[in-house]
Amino acid sequence: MTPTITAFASSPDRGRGLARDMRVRWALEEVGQPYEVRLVSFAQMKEPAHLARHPFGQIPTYEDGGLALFESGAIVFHIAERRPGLLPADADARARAVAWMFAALNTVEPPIFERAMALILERDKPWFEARQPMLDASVRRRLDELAARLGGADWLDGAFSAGDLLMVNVLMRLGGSGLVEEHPNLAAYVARGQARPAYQRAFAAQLAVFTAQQPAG
Ligand code: GTB
Repeated sequence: MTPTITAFASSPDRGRGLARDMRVRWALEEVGQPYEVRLVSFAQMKEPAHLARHPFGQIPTYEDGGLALFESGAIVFHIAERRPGLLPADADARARAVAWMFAALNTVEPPIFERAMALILERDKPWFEARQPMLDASVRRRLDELAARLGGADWLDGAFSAGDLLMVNVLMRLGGSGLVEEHPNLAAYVARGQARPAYQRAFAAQLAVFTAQQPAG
């Protein structure tokens, strides 16, 4: 069966690939799995039909036959387990790749997400100016550590894996901040991920949703 994922009918990121369907699309493209997309509005995400797929009324979701999944990390893991291309065959190397998946979502994404949320929701708050350097410092700490571990390697642990896919996707949220560029090896790492044909196809597919909504002319 062809799996179906959900994505924003109208993404607030205006096609920049920052919503979490991007990592799922990218994973599907990496393993060569065709997929369909059901676009949902913010209202539809909170209706019973979507809540049955996603208890928190969010995107992305993934449906394949009788299986319905939510949580982008779990979906990427499922895709990576089903088809070759995103997890090494060697059991130890596979366990390390999974550790990098968790690191991306559990250790690196939280300070990046918190910083992004403050920029969106707290700009007019009296504490914004004082808090921003602290949020930047939390992000910098993780980037320093990540850059030190990556060193001169192309990927985090041997061949490109689902760990790299999620890490690059998480770092994309810092686009325009200049923080990733403080580490040339991290900037090159993100660029390397984004240059992958599978990334390009996934990015084009999510951008097409935004483009299709724009008035002609
Ligand atoms: N932990 C879940 C996962 O990884 O799947 C989090 C899912 C999630 O946050 N989904 C968001 C959502 O559905 C979309 S991706 N939000 C609607 C709601 O909660 O009602 C988060 C996101 C949204 C917008 C931007 N942006 O505009 O740049 C970037 C990322």
